[in-house]
Amino acid sequence: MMTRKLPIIAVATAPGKAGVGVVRISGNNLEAITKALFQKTLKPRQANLLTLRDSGGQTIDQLIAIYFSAPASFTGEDVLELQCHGGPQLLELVMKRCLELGKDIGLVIAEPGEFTLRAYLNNKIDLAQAEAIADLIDAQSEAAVRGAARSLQGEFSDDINELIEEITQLRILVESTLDFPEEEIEFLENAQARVRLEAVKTKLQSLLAGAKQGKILRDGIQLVLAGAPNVGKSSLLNRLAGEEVSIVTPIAGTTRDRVKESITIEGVPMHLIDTAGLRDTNDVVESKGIERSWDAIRLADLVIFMADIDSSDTDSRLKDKILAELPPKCPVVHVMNKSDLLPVNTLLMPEGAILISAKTGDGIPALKRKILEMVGWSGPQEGAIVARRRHLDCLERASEHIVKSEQFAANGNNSLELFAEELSLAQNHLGQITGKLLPDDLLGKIFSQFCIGK
Ligand SMILES: Nc1nc2c(ncn2[C@@H]2O[C@H](COP(=O)(O)OP(=O)(O)OP(=O)(O)O)[C@@H](O)[C@H]2O)c(=O)[nH]1
Ligand SMILES: [Mg+2]
Repeated sequence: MMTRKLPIIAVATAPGKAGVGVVRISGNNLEAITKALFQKTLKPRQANLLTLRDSGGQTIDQLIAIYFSAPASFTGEDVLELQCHGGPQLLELVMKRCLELGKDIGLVIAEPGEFTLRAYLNNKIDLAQAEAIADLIDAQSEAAVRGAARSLQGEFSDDINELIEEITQLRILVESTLDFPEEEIEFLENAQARVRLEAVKTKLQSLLAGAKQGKILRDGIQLVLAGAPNVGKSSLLNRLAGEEVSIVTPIAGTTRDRVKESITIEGVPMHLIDTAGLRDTNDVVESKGIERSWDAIRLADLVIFMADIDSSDTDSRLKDKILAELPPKCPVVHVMNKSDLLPVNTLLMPEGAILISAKTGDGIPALKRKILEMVGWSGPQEGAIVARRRHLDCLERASEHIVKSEQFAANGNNSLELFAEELSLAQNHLGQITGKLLPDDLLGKIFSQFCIGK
């Protein structure tokens, strides 16, 4: 996939019926196939109302064709875009006709993400921007759309490139000092290396904080509702979802399977997972369900531990058991349910616990605020971007190398070489975000997650 130069074709619009369906072809020199399809060449960047016919001369569709000449196109190659009527069978026929006439030039069906990959390989966009295209299409909230659009415009990449440039300047200074040791320049003092390094560090920290928010915007939070049977987990799921998603009964052990529902809280996607109540049981089905509850807990981003107001010692033992299974850094919100049943002395509640009634909705706004606080969401922000795990990893690694470089800088001129080496490693990790210095297999992996036609 990575290196093939053949022209490619795909339906760029979603499967199913629609007003319009777009077929896109990209390749080097598409004039011949355009001529074969429409018996004429098209002026670039003009909408042409044309008739497409099959080999027997019968009309397939009347469509709008637009021709983009390389390099002024999305992929950087010649692109022919056909805006047809949006019927699945019709689009099949259009594809078939194009493939028939494109046989001579080796026209093949595109792999997932191949158009965007070409745009990337032809330097129309960098890797972070390419990822932003997929994230824009997958965005689950308005804030995620805006964040992805910003990344696509290059705002995230610009910040990364600025940081790389600042590190480059530092490296030039260090390395020139290394080249002329006889001058015995007090490098660190003269070049203000420490001040500059501090600035790099601060900037990196703020990028990392922004990327953490961006990852929440993109992927949302896996929020698991866990606790003993009958405490009201399913009732809370239904309350948060605003509909009866999960079965609620007074019988302990109602929920057997994981029930999932996605909602947004202040624009943050939350994937709620209701689980089977945790208890010892001889029921085969229920114990399978409970196993699944534990699996969900082990993969959670946040766990809501539910108890009801007259909770007992069993609850605190259960909570300890859950705490022992959580992934690292996974926060827990302790919720006391059924506040409508009897007056509660909130002073006697476990510290930090939130009192709610899933039945009446009391305390739900406070719970939502607590959830956002616990996942570290700092509210809608000017200039927020969306980010991926990959970006966070790169930023974290870069950050580690900057911290190490700082230690070497503190040693003065004796460890200048090591200092320079750490700077260069930090730079490599940052470069991977925008795609410079990225291993080929990783590139393939990233683009293969795109849909067909992108
Ligand atoms: N009064 C009152 N009853 C509630 C409240 N929340 C849930 N209940 C009741 O408690 C019972 C159990 O509720 P569920 O939501 O099924 O509890 P669960 O934790 O999902 O139970 P399992 O699925 O068996 O683990 C039902 O009869 C609910 O109507 C509440 O806030 N107040
Ligand atoms: Mg339930």
